[in-house]
Amino acid sequence: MAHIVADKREEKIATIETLDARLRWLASWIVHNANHIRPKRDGLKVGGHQASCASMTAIMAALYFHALRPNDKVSVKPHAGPVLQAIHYLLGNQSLEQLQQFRALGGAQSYPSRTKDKIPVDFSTGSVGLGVAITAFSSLVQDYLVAHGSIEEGNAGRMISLMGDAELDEGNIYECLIEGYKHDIRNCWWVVDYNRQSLDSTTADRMFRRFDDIFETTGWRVITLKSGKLQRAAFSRPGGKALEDWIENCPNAEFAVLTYQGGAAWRARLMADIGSKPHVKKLLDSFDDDGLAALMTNLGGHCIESLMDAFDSADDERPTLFIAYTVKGYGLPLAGHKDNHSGMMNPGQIDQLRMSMGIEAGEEWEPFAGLGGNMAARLKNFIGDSVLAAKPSEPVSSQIPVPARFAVPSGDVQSTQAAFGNVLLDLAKSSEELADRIVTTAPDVTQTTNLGGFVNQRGLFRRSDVADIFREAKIPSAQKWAAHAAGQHIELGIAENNFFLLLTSLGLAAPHFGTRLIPVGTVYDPFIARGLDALNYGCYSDARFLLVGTPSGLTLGPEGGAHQSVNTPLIGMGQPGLAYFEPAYADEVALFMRWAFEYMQKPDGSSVYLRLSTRQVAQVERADTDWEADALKGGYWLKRPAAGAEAAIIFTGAIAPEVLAAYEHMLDDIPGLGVLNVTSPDVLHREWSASKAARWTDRGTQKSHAEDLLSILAPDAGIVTVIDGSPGALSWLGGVHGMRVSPLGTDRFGQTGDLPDLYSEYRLDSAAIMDAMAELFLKR
Ligand SMILES: Cc1ncc(C[n+]2csc(CCOP(=O)(O)OP(=O)(O)O)c2C)c(N)n1
Ligand SMILES: [Mg+2]
Repeated sequence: MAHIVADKREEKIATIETLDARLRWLASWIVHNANHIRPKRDGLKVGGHQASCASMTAIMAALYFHALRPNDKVSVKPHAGPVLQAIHYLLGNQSLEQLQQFRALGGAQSYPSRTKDKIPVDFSTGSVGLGVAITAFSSLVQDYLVAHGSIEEGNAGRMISLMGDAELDEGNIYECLIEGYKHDIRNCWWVVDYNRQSLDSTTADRMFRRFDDIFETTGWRVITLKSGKLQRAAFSRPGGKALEDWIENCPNAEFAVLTYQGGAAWRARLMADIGSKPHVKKLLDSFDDDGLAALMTNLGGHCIESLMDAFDSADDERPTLFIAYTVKGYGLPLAGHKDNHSGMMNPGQIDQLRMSMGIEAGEEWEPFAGLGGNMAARLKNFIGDSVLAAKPSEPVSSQIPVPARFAVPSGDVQSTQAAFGNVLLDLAKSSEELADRIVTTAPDVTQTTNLGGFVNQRGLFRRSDVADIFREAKIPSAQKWAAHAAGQHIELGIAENNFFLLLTSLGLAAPHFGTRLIPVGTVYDPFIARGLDALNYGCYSDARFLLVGTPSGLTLGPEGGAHQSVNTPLIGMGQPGLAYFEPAYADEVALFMRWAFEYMQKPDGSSVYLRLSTRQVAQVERADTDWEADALKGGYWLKRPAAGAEAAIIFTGAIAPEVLAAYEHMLDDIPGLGVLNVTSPDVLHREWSASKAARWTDRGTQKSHAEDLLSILAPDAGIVTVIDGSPGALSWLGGVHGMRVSPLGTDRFGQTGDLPDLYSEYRLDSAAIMDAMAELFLKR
């Protein structure tokens, strides 16, 4: 019986080894085809990473076809994208045309993309580091769903990152380790393709072993796969210990050079260094040059059996780092060369690789060419019977109903930030399903961004209870800070990358885990910049969340220069996958939040960003709700101009009182003066430019909301635009009908100060608005 099991395992290893070689070939060929065969029209290098792929084919073959469980999700190192494409090609999930169009318009993507690729992609990757850390946050989200009863404990999958070793240089990884430790994450694996090469060169030897310390400190198990089976066998032979010690002490760069040079160079060097030690010569002589090269590069990450054993050994929930030693460009003539990151085989070299695999010219794309009937059939069946082949596609989650209206927080004078907190608090107290699906998070700014009310109602999330010691000691505090499994707020330390990655993972709960969550994250507006790439990553992944940047602009006055956000309106306008609104009044906040919760759930919706303020603003009386539809389209007339009016003030956000004061002052001099409240420079601009672009499509030209709004003014009207942020967010409105425009806003770092001083200093007060208007008319 035992030998039958052993035989089966041997057969499995041999099959996965064959698959490994096939993936190395196909990945190389995909890149080769794009660069050397597909006609080129622009003289640009297409690119692709044959060496990075070859480094990882064994890891991917062993992971996907041995270790993978049905609910596991895998993030693949960006430069191994072609390997993932090849895997799905063999599975029948990817077409030949897509592979032939690798890196071309509409073809297989350079780097795995959830939104653009035709194959199933669990996590997008590309900006190194982010695709690694995201798995830790997705394991936290999975735990949240387990704790909230949406996933059965036994159905939890592992969130796995297949990462490059240079990704270990990205700071966001360590931020995430610290947060992960605090939240006691589990079911997370990171498998490092430890080829000790980055883009530029070989990596520093000094880090050797340091990674073990860092990861173990934060609760991870570290499993190192240094040698493959061949090496381990050689080490146990006479003279083997000397060889093992030599490899152990060989600097990365020297190992890489010898790998590139091959068997004869290995022999010469080893003989010079350890040839005089007992039995070493005999040991080395038992291998020919090719055999010696194969032995020396038989590292753990290329040995299917070692990989299978390592994966099998980690069968509990503990987060685990696998350091799999590899050779960049393994099995290719590029192996080991320090410049091989973007290096590519030339046509002669790829021919040689093809022939070494027994693949006939013209059969390069044949999935199982050159294998012989038995092996081809066995491999085909093996792949077809795999867990990966049986994986269902991502679930479609139903939409969570959103109440038809949110009550407007009461108060004649309010800030948008307080209104936001109150709308959430109302929801928290309600029995709406929406409220149960909301998950809030903040990087240590929960209280100062008005999330506190929601958290008091719904509690902090922790897998196991954490008592509120201050409350138990009866020390008064407005904030309840007890954590439990049913809590709905995930508190983070100050690390905005973590914040955006958690929002991304929460915002992917629907496609990943079949339960839609409504993530709401707050951050000081200026510190959006700190996590900007992670925000971009989340949007690119089509994760859906509500981002609240607050306080913003000069309204953070007393905090000083670096706390006052200047360019976030432009971020809001420029970021794809994120709709930016900046309300001025509490009823706008309620309107936009309601809209956001719906829009975040729409197949063609996106994430939403609200830029808010702590400035207390006198609320306006509304005669009706007619303003709402326009506000959702990006702007409405707060003071409707007379037809053919000569001027208007156009503003965004908390600067409203200065605008209205200037309006009152000027109304006598400029009859029919209007005030346009641009609630979303982003939506207004996007729709305007889309309507222009529509000229080139069969949709024809449709008048945009911006054109509509401004068409009431005289064609040669003058407009003053005002925003507490980059003036470019509104100045474009002058171009809509070719009107003269005078843009006010901030474009310098801030100063400490109170609002009157700062509005005067930065020329946002009503005097500045009137000056700007006067100038427009004097210059005529
Ligand atoms: C944030 C970011 N910076 C820079 C790059 C450019 N880049 C792509 S790959 C790479 C190095 C990759 O090295 P490693 O992770 O070790 O991968 P491998 O050696 O397996 O190719 C760099 C710097 C990037 N993709 N993302
Ligand atoms: Mg590397």
